[in-house]
Formats: sequence, structure tokens, C-alpha cells
Amino acid sequence: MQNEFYPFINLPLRYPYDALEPFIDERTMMLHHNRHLKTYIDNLNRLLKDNPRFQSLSLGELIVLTAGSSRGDGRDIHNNAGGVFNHRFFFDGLGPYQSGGPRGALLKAIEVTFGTLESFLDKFRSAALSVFGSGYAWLVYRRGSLKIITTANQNTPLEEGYTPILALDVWEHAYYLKHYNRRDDYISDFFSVIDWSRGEVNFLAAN
Ligand code: MN3
Repeated sequence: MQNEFYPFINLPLRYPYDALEPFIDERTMMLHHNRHLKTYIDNLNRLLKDNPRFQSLSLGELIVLTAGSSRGDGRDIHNNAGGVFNHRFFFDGLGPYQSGGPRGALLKAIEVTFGTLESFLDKFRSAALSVFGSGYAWLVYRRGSLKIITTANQNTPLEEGYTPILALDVWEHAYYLKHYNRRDDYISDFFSVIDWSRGEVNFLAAN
């Protein structure tokens, strides 16, 4: 990922806003990237401008260093840096519809951990549905094994020592325009636009 250091900029997506149609609509992608993510980036830059001692830290270092801050700029830096990391990671893992699922080493690891790809997708769906309020479902890797976890709000797997492989944003803004409150339908659409080649790259880098 580029632009890991202050000042942060809202990098363009790897694909046009309408590339995920009809699964994720153009307007949702535009607002999600150009309003929601942009706001986290602007807030983070403003906070770091006021806290120069943090300016030399990478995005990941900022998240880990401020984890557990319950108030003040530390908490705000954590929330906004998490918002930047999580959205970038989520968007980067999507792509135009492809019929293929995971392949190679990642498919093998999924089958070892979850039995079958279908079983993994079922468990991932359940985890994503279980997030109360706002947050994310993740496929993560640590010490040789895969795991499904959820994080609340803009917390990230990084502060828990996990390497993320795949992310799903289940904040309502990610699906409300198309699906209203039906998160389950959105999860089905998400499964159609996972760019598994990105997951494979993340998995190989984590090993
Ligand atoms: Mn979001």
C-alpha cells in the first residue's frame, strides 16, 4: 500500500466507482470512498498536524501505538487511523465480478482450517451478521493459521497482532442505499466482488 505516512491523501480506487455493479452500486462506492474515507483522512491529517511527534509513524504504527487510548487525541488518532486503514484494505480487496474463488495456497489454507470454501463463507457470513452496530468482519492470519474475527467501529486486526487477509465493512453506510437494513443481502453481494487474487497476495506476504 502506498502513502503510509503523513500527510495522508485519498488514493484513487483501483477500479471505477461503477465497476462493482450490480452488486455494489456506484453511488454507494462514490460516497463511501469520497466522503467517508476522505473524512477519516482529513481528520487524521488535522490531528497529526497538532501532534508532530506522531508524524514520522506509519499508518500501522499509529494504530498499534494508540491502541487502548480511551480519550483525547490518542483515541481520536486511533479511530481515524483505523478508519483510513480499514477502508483502504476493504476497497483494495474488491474487484469486478469474477466467477472464480480463491486458488492456490490460500484455498488450501482455507480448506485446512474451515473444511470447504462453502463452510468458510457460511462462517464468515455468520460473523459479519453478528457484529452489533458498526464494525468489520475479517479473515486474518497469525502464527500459521487462518481465523475469522470481527472488530468494532474502526478497531483493526493490527492491534490484536493479526495480519488481515480479507475485510468486510458492515457499517450501515456500506449498504444502506441499496439494501436498507438487510445486511445479509449485502453480504451475498460482497461474496460476488471479492478479489481473491488480493487475498492471495496478502496471504503469501503474511507467511
Ligand atoms: Mn465504511
